[in-house]
Amino acid sequence: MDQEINKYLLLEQDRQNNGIELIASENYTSKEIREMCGSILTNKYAEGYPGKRYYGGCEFVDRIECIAIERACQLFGSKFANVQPHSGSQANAAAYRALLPEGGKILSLVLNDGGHLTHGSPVSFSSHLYTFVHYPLNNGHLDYDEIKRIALEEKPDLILSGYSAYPYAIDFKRFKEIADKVGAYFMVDMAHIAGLIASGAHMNPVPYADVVTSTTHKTLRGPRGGLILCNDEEIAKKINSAIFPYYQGGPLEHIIAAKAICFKEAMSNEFKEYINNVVINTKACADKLQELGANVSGTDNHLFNMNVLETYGMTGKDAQIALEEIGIATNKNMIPNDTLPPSKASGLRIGFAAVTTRGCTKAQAEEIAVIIHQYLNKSLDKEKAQALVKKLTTSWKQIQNI
Ligand code: DSN
Repeated sequence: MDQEINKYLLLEQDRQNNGIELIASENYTSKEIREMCGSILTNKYAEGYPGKRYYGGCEFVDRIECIAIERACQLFGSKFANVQPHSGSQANAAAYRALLPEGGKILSLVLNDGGHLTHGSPVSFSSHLYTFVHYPLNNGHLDYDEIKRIALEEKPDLILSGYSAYPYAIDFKRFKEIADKVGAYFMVDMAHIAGLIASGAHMNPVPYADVVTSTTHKTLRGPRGGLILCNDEEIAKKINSAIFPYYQGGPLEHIIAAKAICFKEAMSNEFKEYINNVVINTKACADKLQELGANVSGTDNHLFNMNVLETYGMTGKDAQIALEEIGIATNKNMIPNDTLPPSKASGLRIGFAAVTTRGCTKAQAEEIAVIIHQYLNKSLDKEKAQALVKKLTTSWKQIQNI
């Protein structure tokens, strides 16, 4: 092992084991998935798709990619799947390209309100290639009547749903009705809630959307990567061409094999139970913080937002740094109508997908709420907070044994 690199690998392992990971987009993969990510499949070039590769020797990776595709379709009930996107951003880029001409108009939620960079942020390719208009939130919630009104006014080519920091359930059927009314495509980026959808804890967008994109490493608990689903053969062909050869080169067959394992794991009863516990823990922590007087959103899923500026008089950035001192990882996040820039932000986004994988219970989720609240309102000192964090993390599974 390269000692210079291994030193940091081991330090990172300690960081992951000794911390309370509340970043809503993170999770811990199974040993089987991690080993597949590090397998000899990384040696293989396989540009193209199963049966139509630009290289010889692809007979076994073809089988692996076909199994990954079949399992993705089975898990989410779609007809077609592309398992090659290296990330959610590439998946979104390919979906836009498959559905729209350059300059096409997309109606989405802005990043500040919980959308994603690729949903039209000025610093992302998306806003340079397409024209974005946005629907606002109403008191933190989607307002379908307002979305319909804006859609009728703006006549977008595509309506986009699915978010990075939206804590409530989404009605994809209503979105589809609005899209149909204005003759727009309907696309869902389900990256954050893919695990909830796989387990039946959230409405599935696949029956309603023209294209569904995802990552596989958030609540779905798989390897870091992307996924695209659809039910229309012509769109599926365009998506395939958009991924390869347009945006990407050789697929990561080691990651695709690990995605196949992830899809199988997500079909299990154990996974259903896990997602159920994620939702219970998230709500328990949010409710406890609210009971203690914090300004938090509600939650129907794996995350919630807390207005730390209003509650503790500190920016999201400072709250994130303070919690990191005691081993709690969160991320600063804009809140709807935030008056601070994204580099500071007024909120924190808190999620329970990762710690629930390690074995966090509902009572411990409430305990975490108390630690966060007391540390941020300065009624708990650093050493005591660190000791409480240590007690919790040592009671959980070591991440290398998951
Ligand atoms: N960066 C991811 C998140 O944290 O939500 C989205 O891609």
